Amino acid sequence: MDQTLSSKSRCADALAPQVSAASPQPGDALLLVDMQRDFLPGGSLAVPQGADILPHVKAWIERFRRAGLPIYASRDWHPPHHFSFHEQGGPWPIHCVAGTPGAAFAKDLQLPTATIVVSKGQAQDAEAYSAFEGTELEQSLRQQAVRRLCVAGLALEYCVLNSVLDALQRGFAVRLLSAAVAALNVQPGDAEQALQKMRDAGAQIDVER
Ligand code: VGL
Ligand code: ZN
Repeated sequence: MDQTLSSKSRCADALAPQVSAASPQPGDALLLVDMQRDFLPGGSLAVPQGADILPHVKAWIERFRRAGLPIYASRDWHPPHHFSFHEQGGPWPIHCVAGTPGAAFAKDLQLPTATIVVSKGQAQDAEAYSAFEGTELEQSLRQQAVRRLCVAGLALEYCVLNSVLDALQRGFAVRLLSAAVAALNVQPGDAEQALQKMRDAGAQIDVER
């Protein structure tokens, strides 16, 4: 028998952490990383489980929209012969060439019109896995008084990982929306390693997967 807690405080204790963890708070922004057709099944650099996260991503968009909190969507936006492509001796198939159908956001994501789009990877000879690299994301977050980024999207161990580490380094808190991310897993274990790096750097990782 637990004599120390009234049923009322026990109930509050049980509910409070869940509620505060689940719902977006003032100072939060949603960052959707590279939710583009080329990274989804049928695309040129498809994340195998990419389609599984779509309902979760949509639910988060709706929560942030209803709360009136900022939503950012980054996109990989490469020139036609970007140095990361196989044809140029790079590690990746041709993907997310600016203005092509594969670079478009996933169908029926239903991004609110107020979504702030962040294009990256536009320089011919530089990689930009992080949504902060060569963009005005940090400046925009500060303008909007954002303190914590809630991060979803693709791919977990490349653009999500690098965006999360950059956000932490710049002093933002980060919550990884685990059910709304998926990994390319070029090597088995890449996803777990990425999660560990984010945890070590101070990111909060949602327990649901
Ligand atoms: C990405 C590989 C190449 C990503 C972008 O969005 O994670 N991965 N370019
Ligand atoms: Zn790329």
